[in-house]
Amino acid sequence: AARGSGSTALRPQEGGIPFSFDFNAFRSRLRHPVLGTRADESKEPQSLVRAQREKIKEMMQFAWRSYRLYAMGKNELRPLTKDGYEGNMFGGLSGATIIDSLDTLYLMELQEEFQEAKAWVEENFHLNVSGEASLFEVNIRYIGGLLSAFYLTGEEVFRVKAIKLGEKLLPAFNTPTGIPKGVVNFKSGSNRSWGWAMAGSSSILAEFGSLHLEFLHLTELSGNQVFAEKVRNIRKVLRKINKPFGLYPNFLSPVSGNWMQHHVSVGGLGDSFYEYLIKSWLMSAKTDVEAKDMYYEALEAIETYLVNVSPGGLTYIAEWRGGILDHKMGHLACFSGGMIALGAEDAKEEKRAHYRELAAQITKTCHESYARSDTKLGPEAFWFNSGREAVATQLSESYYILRPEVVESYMYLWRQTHDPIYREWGWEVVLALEKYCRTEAGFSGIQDVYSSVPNHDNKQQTFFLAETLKYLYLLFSEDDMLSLEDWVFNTEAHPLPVNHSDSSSRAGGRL
Ligand code: DMJ
Repeated sequence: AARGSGSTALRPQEGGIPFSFDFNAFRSRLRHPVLGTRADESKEPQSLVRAQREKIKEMMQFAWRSYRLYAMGKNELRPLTKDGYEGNMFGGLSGATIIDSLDTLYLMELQEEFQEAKAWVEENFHLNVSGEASLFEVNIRYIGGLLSAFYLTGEEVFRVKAIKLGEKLLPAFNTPTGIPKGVVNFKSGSNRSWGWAMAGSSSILAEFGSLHLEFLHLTELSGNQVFAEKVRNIRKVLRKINKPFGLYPNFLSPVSGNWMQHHVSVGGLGDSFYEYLIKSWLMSAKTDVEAKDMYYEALEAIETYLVNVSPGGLTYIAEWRGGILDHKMGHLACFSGGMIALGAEDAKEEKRAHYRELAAQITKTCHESYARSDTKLGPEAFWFNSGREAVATQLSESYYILRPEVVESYMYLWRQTHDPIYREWGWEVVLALEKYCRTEAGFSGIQDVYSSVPNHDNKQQTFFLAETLKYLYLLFSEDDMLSLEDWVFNTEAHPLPVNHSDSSSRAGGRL
C-alpha cells in the first residue's frame, strides 16, 4: 500500500511496474470530492431528481446483472439468445463490458457489482492473447476503463494492467511517419490498416486522433515516456500538414503522411479527433495551447464549410466531400453539441455566446431526430433534403444501437445552462429505452426507430454501460459529481483527471 490509502498489493503473478505513483497526493489536488458533496440529499424539491437517478441506477444494475448471468467474461451480452459475444475488435481480449462498466458501477455506488467486476479483472483479465486488435477500440474502452478505475479507486491492479496493455499497442506505431495503423497483431507485433480504409492504405483521423488523453496518462502512471512521445509525434504531423480550407480529412497515409481522400466529418471517422483537441487543452489544466489553437481553428473551418441551417430552422453539421456537401448528420456527430458547449468558455470572448448558442442549436436538432421517430429514439443517420428534416431516409440508417452521443450532449448542456429542458429530454430517452430496448435479459438495440413494434438486434453494447447510462446518471446528479473542473471524459466516457499540479514536480510526462 505504499502508493496510498486506496492501493492494494498485487498478486505475485501480476508482476509490478517499477515506478510508483503517489495516489494520495493526486487525490489531494482534486478540487471536489469525486462523488460530489451531495448537498441536495435532504432537500424535498430534489426528490423527483433523486428518484430519476435511482431509476437509471436500476437500469445499470439490470444491464450488469443480465450480462453477469448470461455472458460473464465475454465481451458483450446478447440478450435475446442469452449468451455472450466476443466480436473481432479486441485481439482476443475478453470482458470488454466489465472493463467498460467499472467506473459507472463505482460512480453509482453499486458496490457489490463493482467488487464482482474488480475480482474478474484480478483473476481473469489475461493479457497474453494473440489476435488482431483495433488500436482505437482497445485504447478507448480497455485502457480508458482501466485508467479511470485506477484514478477512482487507487487499486494497483488497474494501473498495472493498463500499462501492460498499453505496451502491447505500441507496435501499431511502427510506420514511416509514426502515424499508427488501425490494427495491431498482439502475437507478431505486426500492424496493418483496415481493408476498408482506402483499400488498406489509410489510417483514420478519429482513430489515431483519439489516443492523446490515455497515452499521456500511461506515461504519467508508468514513468515511461514512450507513450507520450508517440502521441506528441501524431500532433506534430498533424500540425505541419497542409489542411484543405483548414479542414482535416478523415483518411491519412501512415506511410507518406498525405491525405488520401478529402472526406471531412464531425461524425464517424472524424468525431473524437476534435473532441481530443479541446479535452487535451482542458486535461492539461489549460497549458496545452497548441491543442487549444488547433481546436478553435478546426471549429472555425467546420462552421464555415459544414454547418448549415435547414429551411425548417434546424442547425446541423453536414459532411464534406471535396467541396460537395452531404446534408446528413450521423448519430455519432451529435456528441458535438456537448463538445462545442464544453469548449465555449475558452473561446475568444466575442465568440463565447455564439458557441454556446451553436451547441444548444445542434443539440436541439439531435433531439428532433429522436422526437420525430415513433420510438422517441434517434436513427443512426438523418438527412436534410427533399423536404425532409432530421429523419432517416432508408431502413439501413434507421437503427438505434444504444448509442450515447445525444444524452452526452444533454449532460454537457445541462451543466452549462441548467435549463430544465435537458433533463426533460434525458428523461424521454430513459422512458424510450425502457419501453423499446429493455428485454427480459438485458437491453438491446433496435433495427427501426420508426416502428413501434421493436425488432431487437440482440446486442447490449459495452458503451451502453460505459456511456449512455453514465451520462444519464450524471444528467440527474449534482454538478460536483465528477466535476468538470477535475475530470475530462475520454470518448468512451471514462473520466481522466485534469493535471492540477505543477508539471515540473511530476515524475511522469507532462499532461
Ligand atoms: C463509442 O465507442 C465511443 O463513443 C466512440 O467515440 C464512438 N462510438 C461509440 C458509441 O457510439
